[in-house]
Amino acid sequence: MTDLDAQARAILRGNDKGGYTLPTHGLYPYQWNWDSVFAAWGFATFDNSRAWDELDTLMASQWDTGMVPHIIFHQPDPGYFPGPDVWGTGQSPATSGISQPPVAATLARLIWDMDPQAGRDRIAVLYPKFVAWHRWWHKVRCTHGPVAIIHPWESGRDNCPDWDIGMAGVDGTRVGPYTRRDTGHVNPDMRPTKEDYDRYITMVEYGRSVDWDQDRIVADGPFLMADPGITFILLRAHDDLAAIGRALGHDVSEIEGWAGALRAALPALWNDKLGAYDAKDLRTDRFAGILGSGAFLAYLADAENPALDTQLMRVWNAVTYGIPSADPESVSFNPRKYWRGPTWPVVNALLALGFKGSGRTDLAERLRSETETLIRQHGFYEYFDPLDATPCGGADFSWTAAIWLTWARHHPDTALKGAA
Ligand code: 9WN
Repeated sequence: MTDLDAQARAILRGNDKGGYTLPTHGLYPYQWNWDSVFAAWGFATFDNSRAWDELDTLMASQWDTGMVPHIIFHQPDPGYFPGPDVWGTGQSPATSGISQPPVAATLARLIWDMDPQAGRDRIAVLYPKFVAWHRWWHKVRCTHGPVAIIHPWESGRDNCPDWDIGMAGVDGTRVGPYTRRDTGHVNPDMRPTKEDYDRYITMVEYGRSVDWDQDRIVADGPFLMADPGITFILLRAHDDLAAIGRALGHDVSEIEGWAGALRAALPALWNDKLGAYDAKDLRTDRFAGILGSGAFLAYLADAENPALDTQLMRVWNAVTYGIPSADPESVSFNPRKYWRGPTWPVVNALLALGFKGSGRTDLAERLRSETETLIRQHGFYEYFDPLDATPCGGADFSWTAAIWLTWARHHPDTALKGAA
């Protein structure tokens, strides 16, 4: 074990609150949905049982509707805004009222692969919960074909330029007074603007005003956009969930049906003018006209094509480290501002899984090596400037540590099964 391996383990242990893992202390003091799943993948490299505990804790907060919330507020913490009172979902423990990218089935399958015997009973318990969550995505969020999100935070790629067109339709001027906490933890220049935040909170206030009635929010809420990122993540996850179900001896025809319907909806996300998959404002039926990392997640779902290959190489070759979250040649590109340009190790890991799955092992290796360089040079930061490697956001980040242990470190002889 190298020093960095030991540091990565120590970060996961240090952020472990007993059954769930914080993304990082200070900035994010609760359990976040997709962060937690990545943390589980990291734990699986040295404590398989703890990995399953993480997934159990996450799924224990599943709503009766099947939705798995994006934040679980296990213990009060004044360091984060908007906290449980602002969301007002009435859940116990308190949760937010939106979901986050469903990477759970995909990574649970990898974790199971890492110790099939120990994992069988654990995944058998989780399986029906994953099925209920996927059914929720299908019934509640896929009514327009591709996956629709009701808040940019649902995408996990909070303030990427994809959402600008939908955000412009949200009136944030009547939001009640509030105090942000994020800008007290990290450089405010790297975080979303005040205008963005006014709109984010307006959307939360709307959700609370309709008691988080998801059908009503989809029908009438202030923001509804089709997200290529979650669409591809869910499509891949449907396939992984079906594979898990088959291995456990279940009938998976319902899951196969969801996957078939979602795949059939992909052409609706293809913007010919852009030459790529694109986000779409479902209130106006207009494309965002923005190329971002969500489109490249197509590789994860076996939905790439030669035009996308060309775009990928153009965007990737315009930077030095990792795949940027937004197109470096677009006017909205900003290499250090949250999801408007920086590279995220965790997204790189998903993209590399996709490259590997489609036989592009050279691309998977290039991405791994660039991500490894970032972490070796600067440590386990939340994200990085793809032009000069400047570390950004929170330090000692759980998902970056997890990605190091599972994928980014160069350990060919101990490479994990299934990992890129
Ligand atoms: C809002 C925890 C989360 C990640 C998201 C990332 C950021 C929250 C925020 O942090 O979002 O959910 O307050 O900015 O965008 O992907 O899960 O790491």
